[in-house]
Amino acid sequence: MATVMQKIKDIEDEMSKTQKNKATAHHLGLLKAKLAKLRRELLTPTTKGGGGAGEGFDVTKSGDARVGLVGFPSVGKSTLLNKLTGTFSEVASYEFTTLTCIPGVIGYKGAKVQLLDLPGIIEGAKDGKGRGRQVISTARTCNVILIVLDAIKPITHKRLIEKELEGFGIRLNKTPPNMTFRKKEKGGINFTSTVANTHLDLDTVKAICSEYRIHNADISLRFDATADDLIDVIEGSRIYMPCIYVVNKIDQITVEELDILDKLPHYCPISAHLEWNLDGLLEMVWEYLDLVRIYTKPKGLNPDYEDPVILSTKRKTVEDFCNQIHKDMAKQFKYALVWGSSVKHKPQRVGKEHELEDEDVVQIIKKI
Ligand SMILES: Nc1nc2c(ncn2[C@@H]2O[C@H](COP(=O)(O)OP(=O)(O)OP(=O)(O)O)[C@@H](O)[C@H]2O)c(=O)[nH]1
Ligand SMILES: [Mg+2]
Repeated sequence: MATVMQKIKDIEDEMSKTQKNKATAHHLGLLKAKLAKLRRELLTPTTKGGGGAGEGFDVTKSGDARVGLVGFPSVGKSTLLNKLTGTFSEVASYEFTTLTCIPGVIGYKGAKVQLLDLPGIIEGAKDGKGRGRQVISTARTCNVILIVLDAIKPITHKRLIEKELEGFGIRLNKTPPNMTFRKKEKGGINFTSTVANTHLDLDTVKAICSEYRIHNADISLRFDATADDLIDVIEGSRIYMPCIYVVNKIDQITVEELDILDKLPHYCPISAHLEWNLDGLLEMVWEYLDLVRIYTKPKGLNPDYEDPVILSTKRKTVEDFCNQIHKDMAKQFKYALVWGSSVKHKPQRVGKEHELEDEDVVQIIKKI
């Protein structure tokens, strides 16, 4: 392990010493690819023990979605968990109070959201320091990440945490790079783009590909991609995750400072201890989770508005709805009646492929 970490450090040193310009672009690209490969090596468990690198904490998934609290020690993660879920996680003024993962549940708009309090991470977690690897591996299983920051600590902390998460293949508030990458048998590296490229040129692309022993491939870009974007696509297994920057302890800062924080995208200022803006935070979490609530309507009865079926916006067909209720439901399915914004008529008869919208009411008609 030490040797991999040493190699990572050597490459990082070399990168920081290399001036960024056209002539060095392909060399830097190559170094970035080497770095990505080494980081992956760190994450993959080796046969030689190492305590199961890349394994997260063993917490059972429960509820409709999972949200993780990530941050440096003593920023107030446990305080926030306690206030939002009523679960007890020890709070103290010293660092590293929480040493394992503590789950709690938030009931919101009829959904059950699991909130995970994770131990504080330290810089260098991605390279195997502290429990960071376990923390970030667990973070990868979440639907939304809350990066908790301390309002009175330097804002550079934000960038440090982001770097740790990025080192583990987590991409925050980003969409997958819009490019196609197809390996071939022969024909060399073919690089085309529909937009002007300010970061990548053929030399850089070739250097990165050769690091992965790819000598024949068609690569076409539909946006101004960077070397990192290309590496992400080649490496695969990146996780694109919505993230909220929760700035805690705003009771310690001035109104002027708060005004600035309030305007930043993806930011949510709070005071966990004084319970300031926790409703605002919950609302934002709900928005970032991107869930839809579907109410069931048994035949001849009123819809059940208390206990909605929760679906993700990415999987919200009538079939997804059936699968959520019962594994045999889709087999017995004849058609569904839907009331709500996804249909024109009230009710409208639809098939399994129909996409539902938030707060639709659904009645399933089974085959007899
Ligand atoms: N002023 C102020 N202090 C807070 C607030 N929230 C938490 N604290 C204090 O910050 C300290 C650390 O809080 P914790 O909740 O234990 O922090 P943590 O992030 O869980 O820390 P670790 O488990 O060590 O990673 C405690 O002394 C809390 O009382 C807040 O909104 N304002
Ligand atoms: Mg804690």
